Amino acid sequence: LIAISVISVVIAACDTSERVEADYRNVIPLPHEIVMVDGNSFVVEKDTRILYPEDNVLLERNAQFLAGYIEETTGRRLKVESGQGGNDENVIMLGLDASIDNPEGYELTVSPDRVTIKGQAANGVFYGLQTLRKSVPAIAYGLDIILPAAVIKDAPRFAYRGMMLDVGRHFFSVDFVKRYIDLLAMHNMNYFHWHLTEDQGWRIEIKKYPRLTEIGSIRKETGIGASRTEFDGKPYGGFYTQDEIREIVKYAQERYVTVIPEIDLPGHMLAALAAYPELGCTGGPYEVACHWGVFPDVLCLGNEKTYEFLEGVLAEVIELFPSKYIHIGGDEAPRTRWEMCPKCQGLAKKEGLKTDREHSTEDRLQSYCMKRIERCLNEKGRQIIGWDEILDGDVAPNATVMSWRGIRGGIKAAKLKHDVIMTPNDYMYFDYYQSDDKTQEPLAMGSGVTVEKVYGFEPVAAELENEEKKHILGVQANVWTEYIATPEHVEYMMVPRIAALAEVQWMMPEEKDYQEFLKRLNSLVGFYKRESVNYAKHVF
Ligand code: TNX
Repeated sequence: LIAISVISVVIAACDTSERVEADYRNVIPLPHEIVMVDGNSFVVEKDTRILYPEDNVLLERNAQFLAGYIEETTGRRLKVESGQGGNDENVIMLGLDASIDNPEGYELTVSPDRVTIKGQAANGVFYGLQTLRKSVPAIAYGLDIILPAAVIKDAPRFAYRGMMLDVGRHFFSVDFVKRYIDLLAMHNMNYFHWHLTEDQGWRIEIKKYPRLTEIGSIRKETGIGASRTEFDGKPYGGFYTQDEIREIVKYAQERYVTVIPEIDLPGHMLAALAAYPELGCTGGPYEVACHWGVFPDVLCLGNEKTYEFLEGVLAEVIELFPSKYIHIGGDEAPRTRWEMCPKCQGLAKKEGLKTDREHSTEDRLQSYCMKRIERCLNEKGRQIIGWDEILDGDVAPNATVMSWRGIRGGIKAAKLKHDVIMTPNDYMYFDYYQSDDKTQEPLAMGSGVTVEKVYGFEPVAAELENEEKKHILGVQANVWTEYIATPEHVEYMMVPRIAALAEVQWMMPEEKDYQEFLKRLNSLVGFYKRESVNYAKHVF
């Protein structure tokens, strides 16, 4: 198979048998500006060296990444050295350039003697490397690479470019989480939102509350819904130790991906309640859920122990995750238990939580909880993100809102001067079917999120004023995993929709073109194949 691919690459390059030529217009996301320069090309051959500025550990690591990419493609490991290059020829030089104005921007200059990749910061350089690697066919074993002379200037449209993985409904190994992060990095994304807690499983070790993982990470044949078809009757579980989490955070950081942990509260907490029943309004007993949906049992907001618990959990979370943002959920929390709970009603009274025609006492209670947690995290220098339900009631003053029930919540939040991440279910839910013919696809959640639909999403609503538009930080897609139990299935749901998303996140709307995107996608498919990514083949 490899031999066949090599032959086809050589034929495609239409060149002598030892060379393959890069095409910068084949890259997803397409760089903002590509100016081809007349004259000779640069040739990456076995003696080409990669240089980074002395004592710059980030650029040294980037240089090693580049050497790795070239090795994956050609089978040749180039020398990586520190130094300025002087008048040296045949070098690829990484460097910084403060005159590049976007913090993630880069310039890639190819001349016959040398290639330079400069960023305002190391992450910009990293995106320059991604462009370079994606401009070359994925497989070119033993071949020289011709880089046509050019000047490329590029920077992302949005500062927030993310994807979420739900490890609560199904658990995924450390190795797969790393592979997921690799896919994000390859598509120029910089945030990995890690949904770590659910009704169906608590997946993060918390030293202060060991039962969260001892009990809460496993669903058993006695759990709620265990008799239903979703559950095959075998105990199911898994969690990440704090060491594993640190390893993943570091792995992501090296690839300029920030990991945002989500502790989903006060709803979606059955696994935690199973472990610590005193945190629920009825006192339990509770069991980890074995089917999907929204459950009436949620954290008791009238109980001081709940806040003590959350602060204890979050204290460990912020030790593990350097991210400025901590996601605290806020979605799908039914109010029924709070309505019946004397302690909740007592707290509402004591705090003077006012009701009006649109908002119940229980809505106010949820806002009270969110605000209290926000204050606690703000004091520690962190910011909260919440799902758009946090707008029902009164929104915590500094919260960033993830708009998932369409874009309305995001628009409302931006008008209230809150930062927004757009992740509307009808465009950005990668757990939904990706073609219109459901018979051709495995069971999925909602319908109609085709590659083309993802590609066509415009995150900045025209009705917003310019000042409000600035609050749209970016876009994210979510992989909820109720019906996704294996890494191969995650990849099937994720790829190639991730490629369409990458262009939404990176490019200006007027630069996008779906037909051109499809042509570029052919080239990226070479990488998916090489890395054995189980991409969906019949959907584009
Ligand atoms: C809604 S989006 C949910 C998730 C489900 C998803 C299924 C959100 C904040 N809540 O709990 O997994 O729909 O598509």
